[in-house]
Amino acid sequence: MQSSLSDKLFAEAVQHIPGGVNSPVRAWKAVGATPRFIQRARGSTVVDVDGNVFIDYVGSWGPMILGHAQPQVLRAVQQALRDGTSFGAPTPREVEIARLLTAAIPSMERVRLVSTGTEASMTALRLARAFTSRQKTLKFDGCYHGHSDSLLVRAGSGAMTFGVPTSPGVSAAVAADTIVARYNDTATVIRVFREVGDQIASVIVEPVAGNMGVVPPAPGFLELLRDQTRLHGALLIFDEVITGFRLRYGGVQDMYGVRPDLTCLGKIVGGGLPLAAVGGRAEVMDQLAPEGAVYQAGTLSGNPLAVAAGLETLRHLTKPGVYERLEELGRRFHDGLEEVLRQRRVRACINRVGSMLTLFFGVDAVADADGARACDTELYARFFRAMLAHGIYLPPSAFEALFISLAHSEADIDQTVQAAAAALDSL
Ligand code: KE4
Repeated sequence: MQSSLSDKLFAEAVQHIPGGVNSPVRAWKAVGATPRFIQRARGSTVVDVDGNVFIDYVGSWGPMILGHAQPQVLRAVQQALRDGTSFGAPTPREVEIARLLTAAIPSMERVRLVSTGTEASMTALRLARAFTSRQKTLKFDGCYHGHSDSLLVRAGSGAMTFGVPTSPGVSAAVAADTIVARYNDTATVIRVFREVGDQIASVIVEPVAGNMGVVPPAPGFLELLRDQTRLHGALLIFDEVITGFRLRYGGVQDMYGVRPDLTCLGKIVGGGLPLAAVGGRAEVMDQLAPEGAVYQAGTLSGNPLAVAAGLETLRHLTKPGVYERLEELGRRFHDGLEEVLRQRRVRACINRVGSMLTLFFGVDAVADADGARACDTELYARFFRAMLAHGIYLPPSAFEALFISLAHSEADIDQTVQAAAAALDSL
């Protein structure tokens, strides 16, 4: 078969870029295919360099909740562009988005803009250690908070679930300060706090997990984290880089009635440009330099173009009916796919919250990372490739969330469900 331009570009890319990509998941290793190089995108579709059009459910991994190249977002960036690209100085828009974020998420009394979710979560951990004068962090297996050393840690074999590095280059000393428990495992959380609670600076959690595939919190799980952290003097950090403004305007924290001490935001708040944020209780946040002694900085933090894109995106999300529409599309997708699976007696489960969902093959339920890892990733890879052949671009990993945007139509969803039926029949 004649190699495509994507194939040619990938062959060259690997000569200059490790793995040919600037973020690992884009290499499509988990689905055994050569990545498509994207030329442009608009609304619910992306077009690759060979002119193939796909209905897109990656959505740049979450930011594109309005759909790609949304006209008002583009116009906002173009207008900002006329005034320059970066000043390394405060700008009016940063005040505007700070006001908007602290109004949208009541637990965020103060907010600091950064460029990536990694920086946001790294800063949150540092703030918690400084505020509590403690060293340890409790995180959950299957949750991803970016690639800072303290968070590239998985559960060790030890009964205490002390962390071991997930990546070479992370020192054992750093990993030792991270404890890893099973998501939704309240008994382990209580045991960890009973045994080392006076050493724990913070608990960091995705309040609705997206990085093991979508896994919602079990009833009472988030409340337990809030109770245990308060009881033992640790801070609760919600990593809402995915869920912030995805599931409702603001954070999911009021959806579950749990108020964290710190929140990390990213993705949607930048409208597709590099913008993220960490915010929370004033007495914790005001430790940040230059107000306090906790150092954190960034050349492009609060970048004018990124803030312009974020502001315009968030403005659209205040319109009435936005989240009802996303739920309606998510429900249509969920019901349609479920019927296709049922008709074919395919063993699978769909975890969905609003407009983010994951299809797990070969299992009946997934409530934590072990459950996710038990799914049939080989079948997912074959399904991914078959869906691609039918013009549907799914996340190239069984352990990611699929995102529906406001630009997706009922016709898109119905076409996707029909493609799923054809794809499964072809396997
Ligand atoms: P970034 O540093 O990639 O901006 O954000 C890290 C991060 C933090 N917290 C959560 C909950 C996240 O999901 C992420 C990044 N998500 C991944 C995919 N699920 C981004 C895609 C990629 O790594 O290429």
